[in-house]
Amino acid sequence: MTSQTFKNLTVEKDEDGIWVVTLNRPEKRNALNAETIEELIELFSKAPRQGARAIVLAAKGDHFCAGLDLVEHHDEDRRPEDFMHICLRWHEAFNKMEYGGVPIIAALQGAVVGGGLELASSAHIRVADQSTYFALPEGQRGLFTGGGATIRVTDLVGKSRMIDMMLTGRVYQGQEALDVGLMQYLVEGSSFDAAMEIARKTAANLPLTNFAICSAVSHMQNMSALDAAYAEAVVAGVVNTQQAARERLDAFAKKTAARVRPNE
Ligand code: 1HE
Repeated sequence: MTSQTFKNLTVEKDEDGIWVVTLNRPEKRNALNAETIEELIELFSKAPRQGARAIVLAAKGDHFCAGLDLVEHHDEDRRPEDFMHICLRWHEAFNKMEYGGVPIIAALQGAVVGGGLELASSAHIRVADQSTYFALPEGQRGLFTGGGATIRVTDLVGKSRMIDMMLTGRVYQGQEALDVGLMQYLVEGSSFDAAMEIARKTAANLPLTNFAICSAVSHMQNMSALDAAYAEAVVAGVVNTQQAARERLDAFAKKTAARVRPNE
């Protein structure tokens, strides 16, 4: 186990390539200041080339993330172009996550709001516990989402729900949040433990396969159906003929590989 400490994040890496990245500013409810975004960019730019097989994105304290650091934003009194550049850095960080090719599993608790939801929606899998709640309070603050919510949260919940969340500040939690697609897992116990289990499961896949899953699907969403079908064929050409897959195919052919069965 090795660890790396940024000012606002901690990173722990085990020998299996499972990384735990923890937002570490609980006294400010893990609000995202400009410095944290730079740290996320640095971390997620390098992770795919540093042997990360799966990453759990967690947060210290009772709340996952309170979104944009509103106090910093207030104190900086930014000009439009300053905040545009801030948003572009958020996009840089979140695109590195979504398109980086390493599975990212977000372990959520408490508030996942505003930019915190934008961060969580850049992960590939979201796991919530019973305390988790989601909202976009920007509307009530006189603001607008700037970290990709119009794209990623809309993808998750659909346009009408997204607009409702933005207009009314509606809070989703529990089964309802699961039903509308804000997360894929709702657990009784610790979202962190469940996320670790999922991370280990995904890390058992071949890295090239995970790379394709955690980058190609997102890229293909941005393409026409015709181009996406072409890109899918090219990606499958590379992934499905990788040498490392031979062993798994061999095992299937020899009937030693696990079969796909319904849940008990
Ligand atoms: C913060 C922030 C923040 C807390 N920026 N400092 N996001 C929001 O509108 C959410 C705003 N935050 C909250 O509603 C609440 O803080 C929570 C529900 C998340 C947590 O409540 P609670 O009672 O546990 O904490 P608190 O007493 O409100 O805050 C504790 C400290 O965290 C306090 O600092 P302190 O120095 O006075 O102790 C708060 O100021 C600080 N804090 N949230 C800065 N967000 C790219 S565009 C994205 C647009 C957005 O994300 S808009 C932000 C939406």
